[in-house]
Amino acid sequence: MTQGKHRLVTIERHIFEQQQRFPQATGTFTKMLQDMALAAKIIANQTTRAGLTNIIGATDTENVFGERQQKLDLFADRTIYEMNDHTRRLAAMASEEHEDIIDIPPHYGFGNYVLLYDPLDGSSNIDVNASIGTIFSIHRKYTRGERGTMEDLLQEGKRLVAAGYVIYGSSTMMVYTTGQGVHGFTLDPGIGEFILSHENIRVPDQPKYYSVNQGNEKYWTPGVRRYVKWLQGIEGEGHDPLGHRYIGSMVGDFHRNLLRGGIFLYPGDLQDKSKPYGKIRLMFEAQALAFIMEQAGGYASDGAGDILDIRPHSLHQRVPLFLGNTDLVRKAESYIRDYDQEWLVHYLPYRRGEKPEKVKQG
Ligand code: FBP
Repeated sequence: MTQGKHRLVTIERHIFEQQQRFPQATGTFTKMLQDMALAAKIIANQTTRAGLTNIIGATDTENVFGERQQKLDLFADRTIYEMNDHTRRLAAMASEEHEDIIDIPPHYGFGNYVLLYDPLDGSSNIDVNASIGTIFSIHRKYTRGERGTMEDLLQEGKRLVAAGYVIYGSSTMMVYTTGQGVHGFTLDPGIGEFILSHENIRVPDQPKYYSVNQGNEKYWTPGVRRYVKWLQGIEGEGHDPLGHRYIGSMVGDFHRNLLRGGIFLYPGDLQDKSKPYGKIRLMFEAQALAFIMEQAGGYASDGAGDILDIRPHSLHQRVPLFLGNTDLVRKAESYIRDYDQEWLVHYLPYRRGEKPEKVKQG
């Protein structure tokens, strides 16, 4: 059978072909990413019909941060858990919706990896039909014993073995990396399969957009304020302004900027000096997207340094985030170095784990 001009490459086939490069590969990896692809299909089936079924709107329950949980949040959380709890591929899991480690039921048996996931990012956008997403990352278990531990979860981003996200937008796409480039697959609802549509994604050298909640400008530190003026071509050498785009769903903003070039930023501020760390979660959001952006030729920082070098101190740790074209993120770091020493004085002890986050304060 000769190779046709247009090969239909499913996500299963692509991962399998990638694994062929590693003779010692056992296929476990392939299956773990297949598990996430199946979970994504089940969640996509609900998101695309969200307006018709009784799945939109809030439940009357709150998560550990006192945030009202959306029905779709819980559905997605449960779906990812159920696709992964019995496979003997994982030793533990952690979800943004749960305060603590999620154990694998011992009767299923344990594997050599741990999975971290944000079941539904941008959940405030569900009811208004804007893009939402799922974010996941996988670390190799390194502690002794069968059961995965908090140490296995709290590893630096540079030790990740895989990361990905699913965007539920005009089409459903799954984008992943195992450290061998970034690849995107579009779900063909007709056949229920993710098909390779974006191979070897590289962030374009010429950035087009910046994404930030401009409504928070009042609270920005002097360096961040000047930096955004620089992005707008007002401050500094007066280059052409970048376009401003902000969906309010990080996966949606990240995906656009990955394909078109640009930067997503959610800075920390001194509005409340005991919380200088912004909103984004290191373990469930920033690490995975930083790993993908780095694989696509970009960079991610918390303003003080590489997100992938941060040694995590708690599961729900938050980080300021600057994520996109390397030169744009490095510029942010230089503005913060030059104008935000007061903010760094408050943030660095937290980054080092000296001031653990009081979870219940939200
Ligand atoms: P959740 O983890 O609660 O979904 O919050 C993350 C998020 O929704 C991101 O997707 C998005 O970029 C950001 O919060 C929007 O926050 P804000 O409304 O403060 O701009």
